[in-house]
Amino acid sequence: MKIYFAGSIRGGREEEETYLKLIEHLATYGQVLTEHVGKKGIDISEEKNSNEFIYERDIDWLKSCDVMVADVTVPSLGVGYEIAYAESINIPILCLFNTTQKKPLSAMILGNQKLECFNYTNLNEAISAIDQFFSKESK
Ligand code: 6K6
Repeated sequence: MKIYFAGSIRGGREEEETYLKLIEHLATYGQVLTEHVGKKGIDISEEKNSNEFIYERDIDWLKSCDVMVADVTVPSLGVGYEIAYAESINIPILCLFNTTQKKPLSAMILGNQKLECFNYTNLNEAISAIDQFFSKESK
């Protein structure tokens, strides 16, 4: 099982610790193609790869994955784009949103009936949502 985890990078890194824990849990179900999203202390001013390289590589990974799990707590253009792309090629998507954060979730995510969205208030709830999602997807 190939898993694409999406989480904010240039949109803001305030949830990076949660990303890392979610990725560690996702890795019990398969190969997480985007482990770098959970990397601590990313300095976006020191990115070595070009924007074009990042875009092409991530789209190739998206096309090859079986499922997408997106943490949509921190608003991110990149994550929104990836969700729309994954939907257009019929990849099952789970969106996780931490309701203890201040910003409300976009209507473009909440209003899309084809997306599975789950609100969480702590890591255990997010992990349970992942377990439920995979119990359906692996059938
Ligand atoms: C190096 C280490 C971590 O990040 C880098 C270089 N930048 C990126 N590398 C890989 N994927 C990226 C990078 N920047 C954005 N993305 C993709 O867009 C990821 O898959 C994220 O899910 C999403 C984040 O978008 P922004 O708009 O918040 O940056």
